[in-house]
Amino acid sequence: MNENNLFPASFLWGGSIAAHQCEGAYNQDDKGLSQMDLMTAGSYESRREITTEIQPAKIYPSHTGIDHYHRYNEDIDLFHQMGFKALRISIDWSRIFPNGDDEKPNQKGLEHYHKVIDALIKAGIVPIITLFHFELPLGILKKYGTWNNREVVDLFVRYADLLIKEYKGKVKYWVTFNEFNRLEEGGGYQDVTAYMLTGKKVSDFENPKQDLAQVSWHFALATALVKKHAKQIDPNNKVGAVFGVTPVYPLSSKPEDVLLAYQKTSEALYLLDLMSKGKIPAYKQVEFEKAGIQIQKQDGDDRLIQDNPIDFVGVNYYSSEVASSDPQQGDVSVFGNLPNPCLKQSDWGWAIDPVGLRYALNLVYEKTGLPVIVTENGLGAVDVRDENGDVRDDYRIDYLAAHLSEIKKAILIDGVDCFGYLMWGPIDLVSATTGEMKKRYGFIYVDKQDDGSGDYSRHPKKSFAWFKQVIQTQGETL
Ligand code: BGP
Repeated sequence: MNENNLFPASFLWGGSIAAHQCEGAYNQDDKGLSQMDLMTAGSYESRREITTEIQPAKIYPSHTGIDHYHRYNEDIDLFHQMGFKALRISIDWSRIFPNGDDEKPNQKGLEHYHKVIDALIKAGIVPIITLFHFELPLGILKKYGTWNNREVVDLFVRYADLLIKEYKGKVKYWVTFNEFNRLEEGGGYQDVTAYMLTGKKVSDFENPKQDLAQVSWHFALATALVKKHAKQIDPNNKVGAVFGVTPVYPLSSKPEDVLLAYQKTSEALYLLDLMSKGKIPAYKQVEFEKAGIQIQKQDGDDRLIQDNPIDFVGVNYYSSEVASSDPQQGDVSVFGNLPNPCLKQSDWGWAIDPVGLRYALNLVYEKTGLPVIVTENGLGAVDVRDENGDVRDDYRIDYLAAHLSEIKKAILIDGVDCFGYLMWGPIDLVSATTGEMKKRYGFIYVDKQDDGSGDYSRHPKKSFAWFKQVIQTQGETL
């Protein structure tokens, strides 16, 4: 441990948000529809519905979000008050190219993000831009299908190039895709994940295994192309990708359980191997061969990916899972069916495991040797305002303090090059998996309820002052 036990002075403290979960204004300033605009509100008990068109009787949380589109100045000011050094936002593709393939970009969309980025820079907050956080223009889906069609890669790269040129000198950190590595995972949320990433449910694909593997390949290819172009546009640019990292533990010390847990952890990260080392790992190639999966490639694709590895790895970490080789125990799935007897769970059934974050950071750093940034981590909880309107979210403070303390160990004891912590979502926003407002993450309470009531006013919670102090003291007390 270093002498003063502090996080590095250059550490990027901040938060992450995504356009479809916070902006609202779904049909303003010539925005086109994205697939998320057709996803209704759901809950822990009932899944979000996907409709083919907007049905007036249903609630679509992306349509109003938390009205960040109009209130970004107020929100950025609150982040600034906390001392944020960075904010990861996503740009909504359907604001820039309303149909995805329009001849000219929508100037109003470009202008909006200029204003947001300028406000961040003015507040001393480094903008980190995600190019695709589940916002896929519906026009693309209708005309081209989805990411297994290579033309969609070309459209994405055209959109990315435009943004990287447009915001040159203002934005240095670019993330191509958010949690795209979860696409091929099984489990109860697979359709939700597939829809968020591709606009289609798994069963909508003709040949799901083949098509999803092709989509994944195209995510890697698109990232390599964006990296190549970004460096040509400005050598200072850094291009990364954000992975959902969920360590899988063996339920027992039985070697079969240990092996299975290792395999489950690794296979969810095969794209990380590809995008950092330029090669699909051997076990995955064997799996593809056995399943008759043949990735369609063009000449030079392999080379392109090898020559253009990502510059940094974003890690979204919420939970660990458990695997057992005993079929009686069931199988592991996203955020697990199998409870870990050593861990408590959140109200939404996600195991709370701070040590797992240290494990995840070590795993990713050892695999790639690349700088790592925690791009998401947080606790979704039911927050209740007291008679004064305050939220005393000590449970959130405990959760974040425990996770930050493990990051500190990863940096100061394990030597992991972790350059930032972006808490999800620093202001309450719509939950991606359930579409609820009730599942709140923020340091800032937003008065919007699932039934549509509320005036959208913002109120710092107890954790707001706590995080401010953590940043001020460079995490000394953690
Ligand atoms: C991640 C997504 C985010 C965010 C987060 C929390 O996978 O990148 O968009 O939503 O999960 O999930 P939820 O909102 O469902 O609680």
